[in-house]
Amino acid sequence: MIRYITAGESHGPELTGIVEGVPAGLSLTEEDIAKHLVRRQQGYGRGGRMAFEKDFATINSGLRFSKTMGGPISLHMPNRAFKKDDAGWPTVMNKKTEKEGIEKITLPRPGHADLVGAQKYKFDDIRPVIERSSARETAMRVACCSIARQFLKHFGIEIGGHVLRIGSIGFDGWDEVRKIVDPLAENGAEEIYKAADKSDVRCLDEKLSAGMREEIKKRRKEGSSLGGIYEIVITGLPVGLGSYVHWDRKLDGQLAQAIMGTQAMKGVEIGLGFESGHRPGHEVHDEITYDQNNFKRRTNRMGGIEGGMSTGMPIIIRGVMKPIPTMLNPLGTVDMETKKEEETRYERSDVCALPRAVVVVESVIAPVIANAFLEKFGGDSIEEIESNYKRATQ
Ligand code: EPS
Repeated sequence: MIRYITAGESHGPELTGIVEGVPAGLSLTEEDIAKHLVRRQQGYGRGGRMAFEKDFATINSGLRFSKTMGGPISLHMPNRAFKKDDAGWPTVMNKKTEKEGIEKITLPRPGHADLVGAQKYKFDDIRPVIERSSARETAMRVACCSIARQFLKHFGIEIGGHVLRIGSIGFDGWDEVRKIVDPLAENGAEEIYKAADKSDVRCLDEKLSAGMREEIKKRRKEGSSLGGIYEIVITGLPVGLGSYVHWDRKLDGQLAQAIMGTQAMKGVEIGLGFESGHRPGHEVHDEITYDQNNFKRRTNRMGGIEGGMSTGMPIIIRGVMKPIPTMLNPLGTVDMETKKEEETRYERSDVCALPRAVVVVESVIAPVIANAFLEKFGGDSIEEIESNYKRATQ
């Protein structure tokens, strides 16, 4: 089973990651990871920090001659902000000594981890909560999960996402999206992300992309922020990943946990999802057919999962991200020290992080699928897994 752990603060010296359980013999380079790190940094609506962060994860163990060795893989990514910002981070985030005069942050932002985090860990300064709950951590998550993604790619399983909606601008309903996305998915889900990456809001429709940019511009001017809705597709899956026999083995449940464990996510649906509550059964379930020695489905409204198991059709996941809680236009809050009502204070932030969050969600689901695959066809080396996979599927 692939496990990973990240460490690091947003304005500390570096983000660190360890990925354990990757089989031996997988081709891997730092560039395979960098490809997705670069994608995560791009997108309309970003704040000032991305102008100088150049995310690159250095691998310092677990790799020899561009192949994994079966041992833990450690990843290191410096935060350029640590040295480059003039905010004095080496002093503010000093691991040893507290200097006098370091400003305490005591105005929690509504919708952020600030207040509850400080209450829970008994901080009189929100700084430690901001540092670890920050979406900066997703840079290392993408790095770690890109290794699982590389493993899946080896077995023809691809992941690709795109933006459906930002604020008031976006696609409505299910069918119009399928007309655009399904033909791309036929050549593997990477076609979806490659097409979406051509738009700086990662939307597959040019007119909607322009509208989304305007929406972001408008909300930026107002001093507000935006979230939105995205869709991720996984192709090349065999039948039967996950299981119906026990709740924690259901693939849809595991995918939902990985997504809801990502900063700012507020909801997940599989296939038609919430829309299936509006339709009668015959407009929801996918009729079964048989063609060329294979069971198929006429439609894929279940989003590739029935009974918590992959059907062999593409998995289709949608999710919603809340608007960023850091806004130029203040909201009401209470000073944690004085207990007086105040207004929030603005710190440098993005206006809309959804286009890049799509890359994060594409990434976090990769270990879930990889582990379901390993559970069924697993082995210590790529060679052994290949032979198990062939035997089981031929
Ligand atoms: C973030 C605030 C901003 C974002 C950051 C997430 O950072 P800063 O406070 O330094 O301006 O840029 O995102 C990243 C650094 C990143 O790599 O995605 C936050 O508070 O969550």
